Amino acid sequence: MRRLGFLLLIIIALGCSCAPSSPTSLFEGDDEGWLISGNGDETRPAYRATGGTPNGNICATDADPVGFFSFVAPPSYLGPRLEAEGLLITFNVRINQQFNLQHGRDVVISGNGLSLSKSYPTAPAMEWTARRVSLDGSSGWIVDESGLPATDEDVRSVLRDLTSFRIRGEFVDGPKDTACLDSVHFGAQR
Ligand SMILES: [Ca+2]
Ligand SMILES: [Ca+2]
Repeated sequence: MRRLGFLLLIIIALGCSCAPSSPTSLFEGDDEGWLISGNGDETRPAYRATGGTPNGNICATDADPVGFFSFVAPPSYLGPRLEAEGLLITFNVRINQQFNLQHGRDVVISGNGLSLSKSYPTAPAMEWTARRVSLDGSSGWIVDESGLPATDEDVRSVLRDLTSFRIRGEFVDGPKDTACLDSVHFGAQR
């Protein structure tokens, strides 16, 4: 009987290792290695232990008049991610101002020489705004290199070796606007 239990444990353990885990950032403790791009010398997000969805979240404040800044996912998101094909990227974002808004290129994924961007029709709100996009050729991804809608094969090509995953954080054409990010899932179930 004890041997049967041991066997069951092995089977359960093997089963768990077969299912690839999808990268997730809940920021319950620290910034989990996320960085900021496009914000001058400010390359690290500010960690906030409260106020997220729930609790910990990361924020950045515009410190560079040129361009707009993005949250940059850590290496734990990168590499072969084909298991996420057809599944969802989900995250929550909020900003602290609602004037001079710009939007677009909200999510950018790159790999195998392609960059795909997803744009939402409006900027995030001052309340937490839930975003989601499916990793397939029918969800509005645009190929940066051609300006054309991405196909299933384009998405698959990027997921074969993901080299970059960024989420736009700056939407206000003006200084010192702040954005916060929480609850990121790459490959969430529909
Ligand atoms: Ca959180
Ligand atoms: Ca700004």
